[in-house]
Amino acid sequence: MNENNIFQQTGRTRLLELTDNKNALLIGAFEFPKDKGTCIENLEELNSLSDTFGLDTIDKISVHLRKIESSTYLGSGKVQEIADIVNEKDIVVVIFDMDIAPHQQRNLEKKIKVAVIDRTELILSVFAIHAKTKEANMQIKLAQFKYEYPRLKRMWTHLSRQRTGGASGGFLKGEGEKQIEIDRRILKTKISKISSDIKDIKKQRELNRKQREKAKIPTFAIVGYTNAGKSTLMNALTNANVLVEDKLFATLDTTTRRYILSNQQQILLIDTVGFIRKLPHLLIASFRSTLEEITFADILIHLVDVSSKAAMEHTKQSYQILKELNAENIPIITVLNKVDKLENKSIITYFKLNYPNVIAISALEKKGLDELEEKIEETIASIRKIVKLKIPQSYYKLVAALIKDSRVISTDYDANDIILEIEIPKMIYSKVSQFEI
Ligand SMILES: Nc1nc2c(ncn2[C@@H]2O[C@H](COP(=O)(O)OP(=O)(O)OP(=O)(O)O)[C@@H](O)[C@H]2O)c(=O)[nH]1
Ligand SMILES: [Mg+2]
Repeated sequence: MNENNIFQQTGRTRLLELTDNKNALLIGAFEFPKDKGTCIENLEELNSLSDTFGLDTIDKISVHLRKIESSTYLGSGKVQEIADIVNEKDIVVVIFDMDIAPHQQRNLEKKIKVAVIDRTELILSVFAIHAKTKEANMQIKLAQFKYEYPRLKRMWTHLSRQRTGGASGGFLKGEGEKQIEIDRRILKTKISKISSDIKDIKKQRELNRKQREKAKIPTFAIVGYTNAGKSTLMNALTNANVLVEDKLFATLDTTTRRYILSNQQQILLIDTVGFIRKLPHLLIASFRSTLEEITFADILIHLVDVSSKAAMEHTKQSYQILKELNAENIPIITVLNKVDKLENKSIITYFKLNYPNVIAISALEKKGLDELEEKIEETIASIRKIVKLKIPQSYYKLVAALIKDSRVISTDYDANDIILEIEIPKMIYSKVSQFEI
């Protein structure tokens, strides 16, 4: 079986690309009546994802679910109701906001008779269409293959139905089973090949990072929920020409640019992949080396689309993901973006009371950028310190270590002493304070 073939077999969303009808039905569920509002908001987000993927959302249903049915997730009455809507509105794909187990998907497809996908598969598909670089492509393929592996069986039954146009036709059982075994083997080989290719790229990335560390330039990572305006801010500050789109996950690669503050201090800015509620673990795992760039930053610029109704929730989600990446202890500047669209300014107070170093800007209209710059300078000053030291030459080991960890501004000699003007991380100040002049 050639490569294209297996893509068609496994990437069912690719089949959707081939049909003109893009009608989608979205399903959300809530357990307690008080959670209905959140469920509806989450469906809005699923709607944006489905738009970004190029589907037409025809209808959204929030189901009050008291108990998960192990075979079909939803109870049989609800499944029938969905099947009727699918028929009536000519739906080609039903998208669940919840994670659905492979066997549940299979059973639901049998009953509803169109493709059933979940939020994870939709996010994976959105990532797949936005991946531009070789690395992003490999990372997303790895996540997709791993997602598809336990679902191969479902894909076959689905495809055989597609081919024959009936629910029961298609492959003879034995033939299908054998084919699944072959496909599994092929997928397994692909997974291990891609994993090792990604490792090679990771090595290159580490090398780049080491070079950056050598340059001792404070590094700022712009992080935040997808669509918050991270790339817009990056462009506003550096003319980086990063793709900006009113779509989710426009950026899947990190872009690094040098930026010179008005006090002539150089910094590096990194644009990063956006976060989302329940960012699939497969994606976190595959994109770990990209996301890890965040953990190596000296300071995070956490961008929030404060004009969004879900700004508070998005911020909580972003912090959750930062925690998962072990980046929660890096100093944060909280930047509230899109204030040009903000009607009720009281939310700014909420952020000021609950989050560190809050400032409000409009990246699009380039407003508030001076204040952001000041905050950046302030934060650098809080983690680094310029000192003038007079160190006896016998302490050459200390001098070597200092030069390695700091930015040297000037070097001079006085008899047997070395005079260093140097910018050091504050953490090591106590080690050298005795030599300060
Ligand atoms: N009104 C307004 N819109 C903005 C502002 N900043 C960004 N946008 C818009 O928000 C949308 C998303 O902007 P991006 O810069 O692509 O957002 P991002 O955070 O990089 O998104 P991903 O890369 O997808 O995670 C675009 O349509 C921007 O034009 C702002 O200050 N005001
Ligand atoms: Mg972006």
